[in-house]
Amino acid sequence: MSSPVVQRVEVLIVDLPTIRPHKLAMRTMKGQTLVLLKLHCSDGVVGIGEATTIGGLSYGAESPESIKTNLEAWFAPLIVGEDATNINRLLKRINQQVRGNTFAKSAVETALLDAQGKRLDISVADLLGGRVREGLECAWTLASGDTVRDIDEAEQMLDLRRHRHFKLKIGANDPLVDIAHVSAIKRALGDRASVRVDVNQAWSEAVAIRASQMLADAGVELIEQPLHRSDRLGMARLSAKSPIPLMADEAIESVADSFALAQMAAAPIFALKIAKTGGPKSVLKTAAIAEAAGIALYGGTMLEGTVGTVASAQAFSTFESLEWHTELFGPLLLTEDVVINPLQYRDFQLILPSGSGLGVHLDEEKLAFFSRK
Ligand code: MUC
Ligand code: MG
Repeated sequence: MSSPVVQRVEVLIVDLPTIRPHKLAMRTMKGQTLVLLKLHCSDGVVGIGEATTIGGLSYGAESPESIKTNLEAWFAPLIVGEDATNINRLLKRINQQVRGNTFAKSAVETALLDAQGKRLDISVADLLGGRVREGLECAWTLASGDTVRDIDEAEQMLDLRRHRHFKLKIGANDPLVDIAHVSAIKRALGDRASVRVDVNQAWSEAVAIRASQMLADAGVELIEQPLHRSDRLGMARLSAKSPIPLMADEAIESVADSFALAQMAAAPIFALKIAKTGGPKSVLKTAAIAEAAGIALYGGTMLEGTVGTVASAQAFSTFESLEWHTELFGPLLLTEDVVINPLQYRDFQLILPSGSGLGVHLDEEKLAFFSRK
Protein backbone atom coordinates (compact mmCIF):
# COMPACT_ATOMS: atom_id res chain seq x y z
CA MET A 1 0.00 0.00 0.00
CA SER A 2 1.42 3.42 -0.91
CA SER A 3 1.98 6.07 1.78
CA PRO A 4 -0.39 9.02 2.10
CA VAL A 5 0.85 12.22 0.49
CA VAL A 6 0.28 15.89 1.27
CA GLN A 7 -2.44 17.02 -1.12
CA ARG A 8 -3.16 20.64 -0.26
CA VAL A 9 -1.74 23.45 1.85
CA GLU A 10 -4.24 25.90 3.37
CA VAL A 11 -3.11 29.00 5.27
CA LEU A 12 -5.38 31.27 7.32
CA ILE A 13 -4.60 34.62 8.90
CA VAL A 14 -6.75 35.01 12.01
CA ASP A 15 -7.04 38.39 13.78
CA LEU A 16 -8.11 38.09 17.42
CA PRO A 17 -8.62 40.68 20.19
CA THR A 18 -6.47 40.55 23.34
CA ILE A 19 -7.97 40.88 26.84
CA ARG A 20 -5.97 44.14 27.31
CA PRO A 21 -3.14 45.96 25.54
CA HIS A 22 0.17 44.10 25.96
CA LYS A 23 3.07 46.55 26.21
CA LEU A 24 6.50 45.40 25.04
CA ALA A 25 9.61 47.58 24.65
CA MET A 26 9.26 47.63 20.87
CA ARG A 27 5.47 47.73 20.43
CA THR A 28 2.16 47.73 22.31
CA MET A 29 0.00 44.90 21.03
CA LYS A 30 -3.71 45.69 20.81
CA GLY A 31 -4.60 42.32 19.31
CA GLN A 32 -2.85 39.23 18.05
CA THR A 33 -2.68 37.78 14.55
CA LEU A 34 -2.40 34.00 14.27
CA VAL A 35 -1.25 32.24 11.13
CA LEU A 36 -2.79 28.76 10.99
CA LEU A 37 -1.79 26.03 8.58
CA LYS A 38 -3.79 23.00 7.49
CA LEU A 39 -2.03 20.20 5.62
CA HIS A 40 -4.68 18.12 3.84
CA CYS A 41 -3.38 14.59 3.23
CA SER A 42 -4.57 11.91 0.79
CA ASP A 43 -5.68 9.56 3.62
CA GLY A 44 -8.17 12.20 4.83
CA VAL A 45 -5.98 13.29 7.76
CA VAL A 46 -5.59 17.06 8.19
CA GLY A 47 -2.52 18.17 10.19
CA ILE A 48 -2.62 21.61 11.79
CA GLY A 49 0.17 24.01 12.73
CA GLU A 50 0.68 27.64 13.71
CA ALA A 51 3.25 30.31 12.81
CA THR A 52 2.46 33.33 14.94
CA THR A 53 4.73 36.29 15.53
CA ILE A 54 4.50 39.42 17.68
CA GLY A 55 3.83 42.97 16.49
CA GLY A 56 4.00 42.48 12.72
CA LEU A 57 7.66 42.83 11.75
CA SER A 58 8.79 44.44 15.01
CA TYR A 59 9.80 41.23 16.82
CA GLY A 60 10.77 38.59 14.27
CA ALA A 61 11.98 38.75 10.67
CA GLU A 62 8.72 37.21 9.35
CA SER A 63 5.31 38.91 9.34
CA PRO A 64 1.93 37.12 9.26
CA GLU A 65 1.52 38.16 5.63
CA SER A 66 5.02 37.04 4.58
CA ILE A 67 4.54 33.71 6.37
CA LYS A 68 1.29 33.06 4.45
CA THR A 69 2.82 34.07 1.12
CA ASN A 70 5.96 31.99 1.65
CA LEU A 71 4.03 28.93 2.79
CA GLU A 72 1.82 29.11 -0.30
CA ALA A 73 4.44 30.13 -2.87
CA TRP A 74 7.59 28.32 -1.68
CA PHE A 75 6.81 25.60 0.86
CA ALA A 76 3.69 24.15 -0.81
CA PRO A 77 5.50 23.08 -4.03
CA LEU A 78 8.13 21.32 -1.90
CA ILE A 79 5.65 19.24 0.08
CA VAL A 80 2.55 18.68 -2.07
CA GLY A 81 2.66 15.20 -3.58
CA GLU A 82 5.32 14.02 -1.10
CA ASP A 83 5.03 11.19 1.47
CA ALA A 84 3.38 12.82 4.50
CA THR A 85 4.58 10.11 6.88
CA ASN A 86 8.34 10.64 6.42
CA ILE A 87 8.77 13.87 8.37
CA ASN A 88 12.58 13.79 8.38
CA ARG A 89 12.74 13.52 4.59
CA LEU A 90 10.30 16.41 4.15
CA LEU A 91 12.18 18.61 6.62
CA LYS A 92 15.45 17.86 4.82
CA ARG A 93 13.84 18.82 1.50
CA ILE A 94 12.56 22.09 2.97
CA ASN A 95 15.85 22.95 4.69
CA GLN A 96 17.75 22.42 1.42
CA GLN A 97 15.52 24.94 -0.35
CA VAL A 98 14.49 27.44 2.34
CA ARG A 99 16.87 29.56 4.37
CA GLY A 100 15.64 31.00 7.68
CA ASN A 101 11.85 31.34 7.84
CA THR A 102 11.75 29.38 11.09
CA PHE A 103 8.21 30.54 11.93
CA ALA A 104 6.85 29.10 8.67
CA LYS A 105 9.00 25.96 9.12
CA SER A 106 7.60 25.53 12.63
CA ALA A 107 4.02 25.53 11.32
CA VAL A 108 4.87 22.90 8.69
CA GLU A 109 6.77 20.69 11.12
CA THR A 110 3.94 20.97 13.65
CA ALA A 111 1.29 20.07 11.07
CA LEU A 112 3.27 17.06 9.83
CA LEU A 113 3.71 15.82 13.41
CA ASP A 114 0.01 16.42 14.19
CA ALA A 115 -1.04 14.47 11.08
CA GLN A 116 1.31 11.57 11.81
CA GLY A 117 0.23 11.46 15.46
CA LYS A 118 -3.43 11.32 14.40
CA ARG A 119 -2.63 8.57 11.90
CA LEU A 120 -0.84 6.44 14.51
CA ASP A 121 -3.21 7.49 17.33
CA ILE A 122 -0.35 8.78 19.51
CA SER A 123 0.48 12.28 20.73
CA VAL A 124 3.12 14.57 19.24
CA ALA A 125 5.09 14.14 22.50
CA ASP A 126 4.98 10.35 21.94
CA LEU A 127 6.40 10.90 18.45
CA LEU A 128 9.21 12.89 20.09
CA GLY A 129 10.02 10.07 22.50
CA GLY A 130 7.40 10.53 25.23
CA ARG A 131 6.41 12.89 28.04
CA VAL A 132 8.25 13.13 31.30
CA ARG A 133 5.57 15.45 32.74
CA GLU A 134 1.79 15.84 32.19
CA GLY A 135 1.63 19.48 33.28
CA LEU A 136 3.84 22.52 32.72
CA GLU A 137 4.10 25.27 35.28
CA CYS A 138 3.24 28.46 33.46
CA ALA A 139 4.30 32.08 34.11
CA TRP A 140 2.09 35.08 33.28
CA THR A 141 3.31 38.35 31.79
CA LEU A 142 2.31 41.60 33.47
CA ALA A 143 2.43 44.17 30.68
CA SER A 144 -0.55 46.52 31.04
CA GLY A 145 1.83 49.46 31.37
CA ASP A 146 0.33 50.42 34.76
CA THR A 147 1.78 49.37 38.15
CA VAL A 148 -1.50 49.24 40.11
CA ARG A 149 -3.27 47.35 37.34
CA ASP A 150 -0.36 44.88 37.11
CA ILE A 151 -0.50 44.23 40.88
CA ASP A 152 -4.28 43.66 40.71
CA GLU A 153 -3.79 41.29 37.80
CA ALA A 154 -1.09 39.33 39.65
CA GLU A 155 -3.32 39.06 42.75
CA GLN A 156 -6.15 37.69 40.60
CA MET A 157 -3.83 35.09 39.05
CA LEU A 158 -2.64 33.99 42.50
CA ASP A 159 -6.24 33.75 43.76
CA LEU A 160 -7.20 31.65 40.76
CA ARG A 161 -4.08 29.48 41.34
CA ARG A 162 -3.30 30.01 37.66
CA HIS A 163 0.17 31.63 37.83
CA ARG A 164 2.77 32.28 40.54
CA HIS A 165 5.69 33.35 38.33
CA PHE A 166 5.37 36.80 36.78
CA LYS A 167 7.37 38.22 33.91
CA LEU A 168 7.34 42.00 33.76
CA LYS A 169 7.82 43.71 30.42
CA ILE A 170 10.18 46.64 30.79
CA GLY A 171 12.50 48.63 28.55
CA ALA A 172 10.05 51.14 27.07
CA ASN A 173 10.63 53.73 29.84
CA ASP A 174 13.59 55.31 31.58
CA PRO A 175 15.37 52.43 33.40
CA LEU A 176 14.86 54.04 36.83
CA VAL A 177 11.12 54.38 36.19
CA ASP A 178 11.00 50.75 35.09
CA ILE A 179 12.96 49.57 38.13
CA ALA A 180 10.62 51.48 40.48
CA HIS A 181 7.64 49.78 38.76
CA VAL A 182 9.23 46.33 39.13
CA SER A 183 10.21 46.94 42.77
CA ALA A 184 6.67 48.05 43.69
CA ILE A 185 5.22 44.88 42.17
CA LYS A 186 7.74 42.59 43.89
CA ARG A 187 7.11 44.37 47.22
CA ALA A 188 3.35 43.86 46.86
CA LEU A 189 3.68 40.17 46.00
CA GLY A 190 6.50 39.28 48.41
CA ASP A 191 7.37 35.62 48.69
CA ARG A 192 4.02 34.55 47.26
CA ALA A 193 5.35 34.88 43.71
CA SER A 194 8.54 35.07 41.70
CA VAL A 195 9.22 38.11 39.55
CA ARG A 196 11.34 38.16 36.38
CA VAL A 197 11.86 40.96 33.86
CA ASP A 198 12.03 40.95 30.07
CA VAL A 199 13.82 43.99 28.65
CA ASN A 200 13.35 42.91 25.01
CA GLN A 201 16.84 44.19 24.01
CA ALA A 202 16.24 47.77 25.11
CA TRP A 203 19.31 48.45 27.31
CA SER A 204 22.94 49.28 26.71
CA GLU A 205 25.53 47.25 28.59
CA ALA A 206 26.34 50.20 30.88
CA VAL A 207 22.69 50.61 31.88
CA ALA A 208 22.29 46.86 32.31
CA ILE A 209 25.28 46.53 34.68
CA ARG A 210 23.76 49.03 37.11
CA ALA A 211 20.20 47.83 36.62
CA SER A 212 21.09 44.19 37.27
CA GLN A 213 22.33 45.10 40.75
CA MET A 214 19.21 47.19 41.50
CA LEU A 215 16.88 44.47 40.23
CA ALA A 216 18.69 41.87 42.32
CA ASP A 217 18.28 44.11 45.39
CA ALA A 218 14.56 44.38 44.61
CA GLY A 219 14.23 40.57 44.67
CA VAL A 220 13.94 39.95 40.92
CA GLU A 221 15.18 36.50 39.98
CA LEU A 222 16.16 36.76 36.33
CA ILE A 223 16.69 39.23 33.48
CA GLU A 224 15.60 38.24 29.99
CA GLN A 225 17.43 39.61 26.93
CA PRO A 226 18.59 42.97 28.30
CA LEU A 227 20.91 43.73 25.34
CA HIS A 228 20.49 43.74 21.58
CA ARG A 229 20.20 40.22 20.18
CA SER A 230 23.46 40.58 18.22
CA ASP A 231 25.51 41.65 21.28
CA ARG A 232 26.70 38.21 22.37
CA LEU A 233 29.94 39.45 23.92
CA GLY A 234 28.04 42.07 25.90
CA MET A 235 25.72 39.36 27.23
CA ALA A 236 28.73 37.24 28.20
CA ARG A 237 30.39 40.16 30.05
CA LEU A 238 27.11 41.06 31.75
CA SER A 239 26.47 37.43 32.71
CA ALA A 240 29.84 37.36 34.45
CA LYS A 241 28.96 40.49 36.48
CA SER A 242 25.22 40.26 37.11
CA PRO A 243 24.15 39.02 40.56
CA ILE A 244 21.06 37.43 38.93
CA PRO A 245 21.02 35.16 35.86
CA LEU A 246 20.40 36.35 32.31
CA MET A 247 18.17 34.54 29.86
CA ALA A 248 18.75 34.65 26.10
CA ASP A 249 15.58 35.09 24.05
CA GLU A 250 15.77 37.13 20.82
CA ALA A 251 19.51 36.24 20.57
CA ILE A 252 18.41 32.73 19.57
CA GLU A 253 17.02 32.81 16.05
CA SER A 254 18.34 29.41 15.02
CA VAL A 255 19.92 26.24 16.39
CA ALA A 256 23.30 27.65 15.27
CA ASP A 257 22.72 30.80 17.36
CA SER A 258 22.14 28.69 20.45
CA PHE A 259 25.44 26.88 19.84
CA ALA A 260 27.34 30.18 19.48
CA LEU A 261 25.74 31.59 22.65
CA ALA A 262 26.57 28.42 24.58
CA GLN A 263 30.20 28.53 23.41
CA MET A 264 30.53 32.13 24.61
CA ALA A 265 28.79 31.57 27.95
CA ALA A 266 26.47 34.43 26.96
CA ALA A 267 23.62 33.37 29.27
CA PRO A 268 22.99 30.59 31.81
CA ILE A 269 19.34 30.21 30.73
CA PHE A 270 17.83 29.80 27.24
CA ALA A 271 14.24 30.69 26.32
CA LEU A 272 13.25 28.01 23.85
CA LYS A 273 10.55 28.76 21.29
CA ILE A 274 9.45 26.41 18.54
CA ALA A 275 9.08 29.36 16.15
CA LYS A 276 12.70 30.43 16.62
CA THR A 277 14.23 27.08 15.75
CA GLY A 278 11.74 25.65 13.27
CA GLY A 279 9.27 23.47 15.16
CA PRO A 280 8.62 21.09 18.06
CA LYS A 281 11.22 18.58 16.79
CA SER A 282 13.85 21.17 15.83
CA VAL A 283 13.61 22.89 19.22
CA LEU A 284 14.93 19.67 20.76
CA LYS A 285 18.27 20.42 19.06
CA THR A 286 18.60 23.72 20.92
CA ALA A 287 17.57 21.98 24.13
CA ALA A 288 20.30 19.36 23.58
CA ILE A 289 22.95 22.05 23.03
CA ALA A 290 21.84 23.82 26.22
CA GLU A 291 21.82 20.61 28.23
CA ALA A 292 25.32 19.67 27.03
CA ALA A 293 26.59 23.15 27.97
CA GLY A 294 24.96 23.18 31.41
CA ILE A 295 22.46 25.88 30.40
CA ALA A 296 19.04 25.77 32.04
CA LEU A 297 15.84 25.64 29.97
CA TYR A 298 12.74 27.83 29.89
CA GLY A 299 9.75 27.09 27.67
CA GLY A 300 9.00 30.38 25.89
CA THR A 301 6.12 31.64 23.79
CA MET A 302 5.59 33.82 20.74
CA LEU A 303 2.15 34.55 22.23
CA GLU A 304 0.65 31.91 19.99
CA GLY A 305 -2.94 30.77 20.16
CA THR A 306 -3.85 27.26 21.26
CA VAL A 307 -2.35 25.37 18.30
CA GLY A 308 1.15 26.86 18.64
CA THR A 309 0.93 26.73 22.42
CA VAL A 310 0.04 23.06 22.59
CA ALA A 311 2.70 22.25 19.96
CA SER A 312 5.27 23.93 22.25
CA ALA A 313 3.85 22.13 25.29
CA GLN A 314 4.11 18.75 23.56
CA ALA A 315 7.82 19.42 22.90
CA PHE A 316 8.60 20.93 26.31
CA SER A 317 6.92 18.01 28.08
CA THR A 318 9.69 15.73 26.78
CA PHE A 319 12.68 17.61 28.28
CA GLU A 320 14.54 15.85 31.05
CA SER A 321 14.78 19.12 32.97
CA LEU A 322 12.82 22.36 32.63
CA GLU A 323 14.22 24.30 35.55
CA TRP A 324 12.61 27.70 34.80
CA HIS A 325 9.26 26.25 33.72
CA THR A 326 7.28 27.88 30.89
CA GLU A 327 5.24 30.90 29.87
CA LEU A 328 2.75 29.09 27.65
CA PHE A 329 -0.15 31.42 28.46
CA GLY A 330 -0.79 32.73 24.91
CA PRO A 331 -4.42 31.51 24.62
CA LEU A 332 -5.27 33.26 27.91
CA LEU A 333 -4.27 36.64 26.48
CA LEU A 334 -6.87 36.27 23.71
CA THR A 335 -10.59 36.88 24.11
CA GLU A 336 -11.43 34.06 21.69
CA ASP A 337 -10.16 30.54 21.14
CA VAL A 338 -10.27 28.85 17.76
CA VAL A 339 -10.36 25.27 19.04
CA ILE A 340 -13.34 23.30 20.33
CA ASN A 341 -11.38 21.89 23.29
CA PRO A 342 -9.46 24.79 24.90
CA LEU A 343 -6.40 24.01 27.02
CA GLN A 344 -6.89 23.57 30.76
CA TYR A 345 -4.88 25.67 33.23
CA ARG A 346 -5.07 24.70 36.89
CA ASP A 347 -2.86 24.55 39.99
CA PHE A 348 -0.38 26.89 38.29
CA GLN A 349 0.02 24.47 35.40
CA LEU A 350 -0.97 24.02 31.80
CA ILE A 351 -2.29 20.48 31.55
CA LEU A 352 -1.22 18.57 28.44
CA PRO A 353 -4.32 17.35 26.57
CA SER A 354 -4.82 13.66 25.98
CA GLY A 355 -5.59 12.64 22.44
CA SER A 356 -3.66 11.97 19.31
CA GLY A 357 -1.46 14.47 17.47
CA LEU A 358 -1.59 17.86 19.14
CA GLY A 359 -4.74 16.84 21.01
CA VAL A 360 -6.77 19.90 19.94
CA HIS A 361 -9.36 20.38 17.19
CA LEU A 362 -10.16 23.55 15.26
CA ASP A 363 -13.52 25.28 15.65
CA GLU A 364 -14.34 25.81 11.97
CA GLU A 365 -17.21 28.24 12.63
CA LYS A 366 -15.03 30.55 14.72
CA LEU A 367 -12.22 30.26 12.19
CA ALA A 368 -14.55 31.28 9.37
CA PHE A 369 -15.67 34.27 11.42
CA PHE A 370 -12.24 35.54 12.52
CA SER A 371 -10.17 34.66 9.42
CA ARG A 372 -9.01 37.62 7.38
CA LYS A 373 -11.04 37.72 4.16
C1 MUC B 1 9.09 37.68 24.63
O1 MUC B 1 9.96 38.48 24.33
O2 MUC B 1 9.38 36.87 25.50
C2 MUC B 1 6.60 36.20 25.54
C3 MUC B 1 5.79 36.48 26.58
C4 MUC B 1 5.36 37.79 26.45
O3 MUC B 1 4.64 38.43 27.17
O4 MUC B 1 5.92 38.31 25.34
C5 MUC B 1 6.58 37.31 24.64
C6 MUC B 1 7.78 37.71 23.93
MG1 MG C 1 11.42 37.67 25.69
